[in-house]
Amino acid sequence: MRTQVAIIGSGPSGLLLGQLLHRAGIDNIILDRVSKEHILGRIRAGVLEEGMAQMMEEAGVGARMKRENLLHDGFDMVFDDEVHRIDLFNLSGGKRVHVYGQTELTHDLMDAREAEGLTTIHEAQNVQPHDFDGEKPYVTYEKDGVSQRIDCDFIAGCDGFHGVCRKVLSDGGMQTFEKVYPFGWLGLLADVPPVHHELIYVNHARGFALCSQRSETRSRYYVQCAVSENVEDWSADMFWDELRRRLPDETAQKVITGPALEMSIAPLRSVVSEPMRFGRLFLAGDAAHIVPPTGAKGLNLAASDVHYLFEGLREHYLDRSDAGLDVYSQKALHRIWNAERFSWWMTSVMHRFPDMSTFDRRIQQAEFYQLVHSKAASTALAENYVGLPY
Ligand code: FAS
Ligand code: PHB
Repeated sequence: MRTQVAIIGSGPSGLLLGQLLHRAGIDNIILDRVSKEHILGRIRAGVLEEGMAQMMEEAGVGARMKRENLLHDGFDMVFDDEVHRIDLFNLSGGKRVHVYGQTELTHDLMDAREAEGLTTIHEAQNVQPHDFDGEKPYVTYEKDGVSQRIDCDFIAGCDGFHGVCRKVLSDGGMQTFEKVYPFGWLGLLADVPPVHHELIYVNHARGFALCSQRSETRSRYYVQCAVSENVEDWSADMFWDELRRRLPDETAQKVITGPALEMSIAPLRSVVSEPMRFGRLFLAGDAAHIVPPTGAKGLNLAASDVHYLFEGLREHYLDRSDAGLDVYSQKALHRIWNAERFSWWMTSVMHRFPDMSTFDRRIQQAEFYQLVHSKAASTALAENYVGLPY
């Protein structure tokens, strides 16, 4: 087989890139090691920046999102039961965020790809990128026990944090910067109305909690948990009790509980791998970076990576220029590090660290005081939360 761009990974990064390339007349094939159903079974991000929403429109797959998404102008932060609303819309000069689940976004991208008859090879085993430091890269894989090869001009490594591209590059000059947090997030998805019309981020003595949502009838909640926790040890009732312990009484009494559609524990880490280009292999999304979900940046960073990479590939094929590809890594990393800073900061302010001192706790309280009383501090938060410019 031959294609212009071989994309490894059928998550949001790979699918969005594939759709944009196709609409620009650039041929591409996507490979993933798991089934479509497996990918759609993952419950992940819920908050989209305006930039991601615009990318979905640009890719021609924004119709359902525009119909079904919830537009949020702000969110609440709770410290020691004191509630403070961050007025995103007015602090950011009129920007807001879109609440629309990653699962739905991935579904929309997959549906569009299938409707266009584009090639996605699921359950491809032992996918390997080859000769990307030369002019003729290719990808090999096994499907139904048969070895296959795809010759291409470029390879896009959109295969996430545990993907093969990171592994192949880890001893080839890639530099990785990492911070692991001493806690995780236990998440629960349920078909119950959200407790509030906007998100609520909580710093409580028992730990962080987040009240999020997917629609007016489906809610997503998280509580900070120890890294040693096993999701099998948690029932939905135990989760609801712990969540309500961490909310202000008035809010806790309004929580509508129900059976869990899904429960899972996500570890929290900050990771950046540099550079994001190795010859004709380009990394995008979680394959190159991970952020703690506190700032809702993970999926949104994948969008800006794809934006820069797509522009570079389009220039290569349509304008015969490699200027965009030559600055891809530098451009993407600039925005990535700013989002890493924001996600680290928001995680540091909102979580209870096992080893935190009384000094650390006072600093957290001072951070919250700044957000409540300084327009400059809350404006900086708002500008980062709605998304820095591409
Ligand atoms: P993905 O990991 O989504 O997709 C990579 C794809 O590559 C997968 O389908 C995988 O099967 C495939 N792949 C991997 N190795 C391969 C190989 N060797 N060969 C072929 N295919 C291979 N972000 C938020 O903003 N908010 C959140 O609340 C949030 N929660 C998260 C919870 C968890 C458990 C995780 C892991 C991430 C979470 N994220 C969250 C971040 C998440 O949304 C990512 O940013 C987003 O999935 C990035 O998309 P991709 O870069 O496409 O990577
Ligand atoms: C979610 O809805 O999954 C979500 C929302 C905001 C975050 C993290 C996760 O900061």
